[in-house]
Amino acid sequence: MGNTFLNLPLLIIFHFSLSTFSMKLTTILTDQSALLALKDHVIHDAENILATNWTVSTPVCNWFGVGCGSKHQRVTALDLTGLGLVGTLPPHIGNLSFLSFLYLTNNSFHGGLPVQLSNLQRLKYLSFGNNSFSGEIPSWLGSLTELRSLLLYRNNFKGVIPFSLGYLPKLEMLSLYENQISGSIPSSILNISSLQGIYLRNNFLSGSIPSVPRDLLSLEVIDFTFNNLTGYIPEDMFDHLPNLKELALSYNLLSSRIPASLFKCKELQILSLSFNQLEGCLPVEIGNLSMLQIFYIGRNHFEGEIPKEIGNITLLNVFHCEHNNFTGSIPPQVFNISALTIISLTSNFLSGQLPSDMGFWLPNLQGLYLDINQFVGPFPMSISNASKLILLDMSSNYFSGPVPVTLGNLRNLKFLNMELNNLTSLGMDFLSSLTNCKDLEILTFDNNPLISGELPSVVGNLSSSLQMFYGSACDIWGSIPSEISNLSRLINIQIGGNKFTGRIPTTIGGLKELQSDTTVVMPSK
Ligand SMILES: *[C@@H]1O[C@H](CO)[C@@H](O)[C@H](O)[C@H]1NC(C)=O
Ligand SMILES: *[C@@H]1O[C@H](CO)[C@@H](O)[C@H](O)[C@H]1NC(C)=O
Ligand SMILES: *[C@@H]1O[C@H](CO)[C@@H](O)[C@H](O)[C@H]1NC(C)=O
Ligand SMILES: *[C@@H]1O[C@H](CO)[C@@H](O)[C@H](O)[C@H]1NC(C)=O
Ligand SMILES: *[C@@H]1O[C@H](CO)[C@@H](O)[C@H](O)[C@H]1NC(C)=O
Ligand SMILES: *[C@@H]1O[C@H](CO)[C@@H](O)[C@H](O)[C@H]1NC(C)=O
Ligand SMILES: *[C@@H]1O[C@H](CO)[C@@H](O)[C@H](O)[C@H]1NC(C)=O
Ligand SMILES: *[C@@H]1O[C@H](CO)[C@@H](O)[C@H](O)[C@H]1NC(C)=O
Ligand SMILES: *[C@@H]1O[C@H](CO)[C@@H](O)[C@H](O)[C@H]1NC(C)=O
Ligand SMILES: *[C@@H]1O[C@H](CO)[C@@H](O)[C@H](O)[C@H]1NC(C)=O
Ligand SMILES: *[C@@H]1O[C@H](CO)[C@@H](O)[C@H](O)[C@H]1NC(C)=O
Ligand SMILES: *[C@H]1O[C@@H](CO)[C@H](O)[C@@H](O)[C@@H]1NC(C)=O
Repeated sequence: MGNTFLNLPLLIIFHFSLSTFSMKLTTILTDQSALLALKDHVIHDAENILATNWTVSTPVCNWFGVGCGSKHQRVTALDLTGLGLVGTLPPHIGNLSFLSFLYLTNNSFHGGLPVQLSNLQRLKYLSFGNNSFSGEIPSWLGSLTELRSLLLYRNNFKGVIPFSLGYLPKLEMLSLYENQISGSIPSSILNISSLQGIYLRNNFLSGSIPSVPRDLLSLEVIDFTFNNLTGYIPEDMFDHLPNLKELALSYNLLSSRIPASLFKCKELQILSLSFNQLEGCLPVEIGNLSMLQIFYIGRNHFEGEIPKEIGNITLLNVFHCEHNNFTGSIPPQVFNISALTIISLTSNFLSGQLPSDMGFWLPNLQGLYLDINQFVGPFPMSISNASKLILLDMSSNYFSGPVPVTLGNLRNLKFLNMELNNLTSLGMDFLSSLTNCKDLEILTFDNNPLISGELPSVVGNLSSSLQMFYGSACDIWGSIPSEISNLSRLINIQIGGNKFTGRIPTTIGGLKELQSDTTVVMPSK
């Protein structure tokens, strides 16, 4: 009797652990059968991983890509990224009830998302990015309230962004880019206080950008590039985004001007607004964006002067404001931003002279586009101090004075366009300087009526990579030197409208046989 009494608690403990053991057994078996169902639905297993590794003779928790919780030994993570898997998702995946991490990125899964996935209430990280999933983005995703990351980019999802995604209170990353999503951006999305990045580029979104009703202190990236968004950028949008680092709205149909609140985003590093219909002036407050590195505002309707405060952005690396209506001269402060690699001012109404010291403090500059403006005066020799320059386009302006004979110091130069100006060069001495540019591929100086002299024989010492040589409508005379045939890669030469005499060399460079894409404009006698 004493024995029976003593053994009772033991019995209870034994009974209890037996029942938890059997519960554990069935549930890990549930996980196993869910994964085997997934294996069954994979019709192509490029690396044979599932075929060889996911076998019932080894415990599920040792299977490739499977992670289990150490306490309860249930499947908590499934990562099959980049295995070349082709197939569909079976509803059984919804039985992996402890799953918190599900990554199927970089495979070729297709079909829709089974509704049973809504049972995965512990899911925190979900990526189906870069597959071929189709159908609508299901609204039940809004019930997975533990989600931190929802990555559905690069698939074939259609339809609208469900409003319910705004009910994900812990969401940090929402990435739906490169799908075929239409409709407008639901107002609920920019209301998730934990949001860090929202990536919707390359879809068919329309309507206007919703307002931001509260502070989103974590939001760093907004990328809505390449959609059909219309209307104004909400005036107070940036009152609530003090930590924004990247704003990408290029290639939409946005109108109006840049809201003043944007200049409160002191952390902004990338600002991309090109290819819209924005108008107005660029305010002096642009200088407040002291962290800005990449700045695209090309192809809008901006007007007025480029403010000198831009010189305060000392980290600025890429500055594109082509195809606008900017007027006035370039503030000299621009040429003091030594981080700059690209300055593109093509096709504006900029005027005035360039500062003579413009090239002294641009050690990183690779591309300078000043073409199709109204610049006057000489082209500064100091440009040759910008020694990393690869592309220089000064065409279609009113530059006068000598072609800088120091251009040959730009050893990396590949593209030099000086056409349609009023540059001078007696004796064409700039050509001998340019023989130092061993990578030069394109050289155009046509339509400069004051470039005069005989075409020197050093023309044959120009870069062996030279493909285009345009020198028409200048004031060149004499005979065409036979050395021109050294230019063996030349596919396009235009030297008409000069005063050449004598015979045309029988071969010019690579023009031994004329290709259909070859243009030769020779002097007419
Ligand atoms: C399955 O893959 C895992 C992880 O790479 C490995 O540790 C295990 O040995 C493999 N098992 C079998 C049976 O191949
Ligand atoms: C997917 O593949 C691309 C290209 O190989 C790679 O750059 C990327 O890191 C992969 N994504 C993931 C999540 O591994
Ligand atoms: C997408 O995944 C495929 C493998 O399925 C990979 O080859 C490709 O590089 C990936 N693309 C990107 C942009 O990550
Ligand atoms: C934003 O969130 C607040 C609080 O969660 C809620 O009351 C409000 O309705 C939400 N607004 C939108 C547009 O979803
Ligand atoms: C924008 O709308 C036009 C006209 O409806 C359409 O042709 C174009 O494909 C759309 N572009 C995007 C990126 O949605
Ligand atoms: C821009 O900076 C100036 C000087 O630091 C400051 O007075 C001004 O309030 C700032 N403007 C904005 C919009 O943050
Ligand atoms: C630009 O910097 C100068 C000093 O270099 C400073 O006086 C001025 O307030 C700054 N302007 C802006 C708009 O930040
Ligand atoms: C520049 O202004 C003119 C005259 O207002 C206008 O016709 C033209 O479309 C504008 N160009 C750009 C690129 O905004
Ligand atoms: C550019 O920097 C140089 C050297 O620091 C300085 O002498 C010059 O005044 C600066 N120019 C402008 C316009 O700020
Ligand atoms: C510009 O280049 C010339 C010739 O290479 C050199 O003598 C001069 O010191 C350079 N000037 C500056 C400001 O770097
Ligand atoms: C070119 O220079 C000549 C002589 O100085 C001047 O008459 C002519 O107007 C100039 N043309 C242009 C387009 O600047
Ligand atoms: C869970 O998944 C469903 C499909 O959604 C199956 O029908 C069930 O049999 C499965 N349950 C278990 C215990 O494996």
